[in-house]
Amino acid sequence: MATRNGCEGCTEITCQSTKEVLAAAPAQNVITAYDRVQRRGMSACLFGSGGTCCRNCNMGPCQIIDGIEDMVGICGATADTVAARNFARIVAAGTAAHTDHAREMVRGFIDTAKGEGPHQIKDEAKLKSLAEVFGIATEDREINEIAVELGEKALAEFGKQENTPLSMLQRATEKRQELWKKLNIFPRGVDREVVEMMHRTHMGVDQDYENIMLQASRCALADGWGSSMLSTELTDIMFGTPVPRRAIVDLGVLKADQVNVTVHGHEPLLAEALCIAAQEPDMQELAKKHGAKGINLAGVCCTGNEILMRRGIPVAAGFVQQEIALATGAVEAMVVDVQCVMESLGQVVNNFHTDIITTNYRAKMPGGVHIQFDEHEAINSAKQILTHAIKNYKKRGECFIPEEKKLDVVVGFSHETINYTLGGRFRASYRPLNDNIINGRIRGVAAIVGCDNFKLADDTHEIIARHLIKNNILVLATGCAATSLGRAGLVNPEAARFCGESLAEICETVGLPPVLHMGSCVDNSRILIAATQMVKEGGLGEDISDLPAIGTAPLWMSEKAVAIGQYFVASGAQVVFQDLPTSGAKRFNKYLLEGLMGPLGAHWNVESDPQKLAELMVEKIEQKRDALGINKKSERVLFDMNMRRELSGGVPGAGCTGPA
Ligand code: NFS
Ligand code: SF4
Repeated sequence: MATRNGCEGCTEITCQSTKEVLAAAPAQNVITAYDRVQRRGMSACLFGSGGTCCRNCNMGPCQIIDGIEDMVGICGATADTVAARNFARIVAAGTAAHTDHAREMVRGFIDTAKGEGPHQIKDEAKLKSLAEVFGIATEDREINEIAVELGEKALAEFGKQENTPLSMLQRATEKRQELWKKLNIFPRGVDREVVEMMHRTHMGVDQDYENIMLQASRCALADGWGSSMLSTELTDIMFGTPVPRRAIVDLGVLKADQVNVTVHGHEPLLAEALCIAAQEPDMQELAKKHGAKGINLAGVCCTGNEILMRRGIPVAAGFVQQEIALATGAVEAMVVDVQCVMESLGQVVNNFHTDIITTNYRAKMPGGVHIQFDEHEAINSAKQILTHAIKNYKKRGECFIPEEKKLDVVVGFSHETINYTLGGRFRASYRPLNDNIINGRIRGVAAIVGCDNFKLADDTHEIIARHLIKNNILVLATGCAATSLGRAGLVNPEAARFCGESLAEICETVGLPPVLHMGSCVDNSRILIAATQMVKEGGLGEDISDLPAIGTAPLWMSEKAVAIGQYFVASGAQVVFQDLPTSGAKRFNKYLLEGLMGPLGAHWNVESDPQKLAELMVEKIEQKRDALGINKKSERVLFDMNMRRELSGGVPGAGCTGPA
């Protein structure tokens, strides 16, 4: 195996912990994606990056050059049709990933409602409010009875065949619902929209890019409002709606004297079971018998975000750091389920005693040890996995754990928490947020979401966030972007000092971080709800498309990020990415970047430079403020004592709790 020389030449890496691990002795024979990016160079295929390579039938593959008559597909397909089909298939794949995850959560919810398995119904208020959405009676009924009915109705949404809208979409603003009806893009059944998308992009079906994008919107809406939102809400009901708490995000959370188990992937059923099992006396004793002081669980990727939000379990690594966590040599097992798990992990562990434990029949890998997670025997399954990890502890060789950076984060901002935090404990509402936006002390709201990506510098999220908060824009973050902003020290109240004056004042008064961690990528649905609540609160227009708000997933990597982008656009929110695989098709690209404004009131934007991207976000927010007529010069309002009392009374996490 080729050796690497520390992280020399890895100019893209800015994370100190990552650099330290790569420079330390245990990592010397580890090849990471950073190396592979450099070795391969950046010359990606132009047809692939521009979206004009088609292999949808066996007359091709066809590589199409826009504007050259002979360079259409053998079937005559133009660059626009091919790029639109490819783009729509990305949306379908991303939707499939989210919805398959959501279905598992609904099934787990039904088990819980029936009293099977280790979990309980924790958030009864949310259960009842969701029951209402599904038209389920709640009065004089047992909680579990309501939950079973809710679970079964939720499960039926996936295979629904009637031409009626999915239930959760009633939560959108009336104006948006009317628009979806008018465009005939109300999603009907979650699975059906993915199937129809795949069908319509099959050879010889839909060859009109505008029409293809209607179904792409419908498919994405089935993801965001239809199933991701369902997953988030039911997960909250089972595991508790997040409240603010302090925690750590850093590779340095691994412990030299404990069995380190990193949990990587997406579905929180497994992670929750591991959290419960790791605390049980028999597991603790077993760890001690094998010479360790205990079991240290740490999260990776979105599973990490799920247990960070609800339990304050530390996150060791985001997407780009999954190999780095293993390169410490200090991990006994990396337990994985589905999505964003790199195949290279199986090779990285060849250097160490570490096992990759795959737990989901859908996702096995060369070099992995498979222990199927059985949700009906969740704790026993989790114990079997932990036992395997514990037995590895004595085999640990040389390891290097970077010093913990003590950069803590305050996480747990569900839409409910924002409501309480800003609205006051006795008067939970978005009114103060709206008022502060209207009076200009908060200019608007920006979401920084999605992945990180080895192709681009890992301080991109930080550059964008710093510019936004400096300009008094409140940032909402999810997914690996939130992890990266946590590492940058922006997800805690002390970061108020990096804000513009008026946002700083609000953050300091309320004890609020200027970057609010709202959870995993599935939890982007929380942002849809928060935005809708802002509209319903009044004063900021009639629809999400009126709000001074914008989203970005600058370092997107996964198809899921494109599905998310499309459901935001179809919900009326502007979205900006650093690139899109559509640049090889002029008309279609223009349609995404401008034309969608017509039907949807929002469109995609592309800007490769992080600083310019942030400036674009500010500009778009200011344009919305102009359109709302709230950019009038107004007197600066200072907080008087009453306002302070009102605000600080509402911070459940003012003196935030430590890890649970
Ligand atoms: Ni979202 Fe989360 Fe991370 Fe990207 Fe992957 S873990 S679901 S897809 S890489 S943010
Ligand atoms: Fe080529 Fe058309 Fe077949 Fe695509 S569908 S591979 S463009 S012939």
